[in-house]
Amino acid sequence: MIRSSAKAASERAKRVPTPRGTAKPDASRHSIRVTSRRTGIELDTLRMWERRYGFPKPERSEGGSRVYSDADVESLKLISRALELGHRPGEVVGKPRTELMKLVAATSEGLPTMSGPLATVDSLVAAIGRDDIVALRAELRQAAVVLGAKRFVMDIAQPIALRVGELWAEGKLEVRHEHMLSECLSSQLRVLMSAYEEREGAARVLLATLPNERHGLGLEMIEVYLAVSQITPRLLGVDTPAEQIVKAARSHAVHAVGLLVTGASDLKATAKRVQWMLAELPRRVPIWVGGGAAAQLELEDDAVRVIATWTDLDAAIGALRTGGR
Ligand code: B12
Repeated sequence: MIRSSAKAASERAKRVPTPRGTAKPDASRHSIRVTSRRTGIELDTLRMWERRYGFPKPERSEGGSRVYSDADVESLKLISRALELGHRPGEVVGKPRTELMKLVAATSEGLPTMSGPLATVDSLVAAIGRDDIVALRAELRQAAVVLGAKRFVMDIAQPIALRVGELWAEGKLEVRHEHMLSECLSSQLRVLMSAYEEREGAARVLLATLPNERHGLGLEMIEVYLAVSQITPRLLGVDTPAEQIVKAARSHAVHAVGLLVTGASDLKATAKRVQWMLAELPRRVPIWVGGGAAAQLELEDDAVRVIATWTDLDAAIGALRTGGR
């Protein structure tokens, strides 16, 4: 097909350069794959909505690929949540973000209607820096309602924990800020967990940390993520002796054991304990290791699975469902 030159020129003008060579990739522009992964909306659905509703209307890279903005991704997350709550695509695709937020908050049964812009990692950091615990709690609650449990964990809880960790390491926030965030996040995650009931027949995963590892917040995030993914989490908690974890794994007849390991752990001692657990656990019970230092343990055993990303966790969950490792 030959395009008219005016049309071709206007399309070229809309195209944005694709970062190449030494140019830094632009974190606020996303490919269709990334957009689909972040919003849970299938690639074909994104293309179909573009044709049918004129939204989202991504720019094009030099190579002609779709390039979505942060605003597109945020709106799509809200649309995805609205669909989960029972709205039809025709009612929600293409609606302004403020309207989508109101709609989602209003349809989330039993929860108070929220107003104001959706919390972001920046707005949460600002509330933490002001020691404004009231705003922090309110923003976390609103984000949980609007985004739903899984997106809350992926888009808010983990990123804000990591950011606050960085700001603390740079001396821009203090220990009390980190503690305040940990407590508020933990409370919000408890509320989200209370909505889940045990599923009969679902695979069970035991979650714990080994001695001297006190980072339990990550375990609570994983607990919610597993529950949403229809896996039954059994949260044992932090600072647990290896021998107790093994006993619990047997007594709860779990299908996997999940350990969280950060750089605050003694990695040599941890690697030894994991080796010991591998020998003691019933056969075919894999150990999933997540947390910032998981990869540094260098455990070469096919029963050990390092989980560094949400995609890794999805793959581990998938393997559990199909009876593999
Ligand atoms: C909150 C926090 C605390 C809180 C913990 C409260 C709580 N209830 O958990 C408190 C204040 C207690 C604390 C204490 C300390 N902390 Co601290 N803490 C953090 C912080 C900010 C967030 C951790 C978190 O919740 N992450 C959320 C998880 C979900 O994120 P993630 O690891 O990216 O998760 C991905 C995967 O790893 C995977 N995953 C994660 N966990 C799990 C678990 C399982 C089972 C599976 C399957 C997958 C999985 O899922 C995600 C998928 O994308 C981190 C910063 C950071 N970068 O992590 C520092 C951090 C871990 N802490 C650090 C330090 C130094 C300490 C202290 C030593 C400080 C001190 N001087 O006292 C103590 C150590 C305490 C101890 N003995 O354990 C350092 C570790 C440095 C290092 N060498 O790596 C960090 C990295 C901060 C920093 N920037 O320096 N901390």
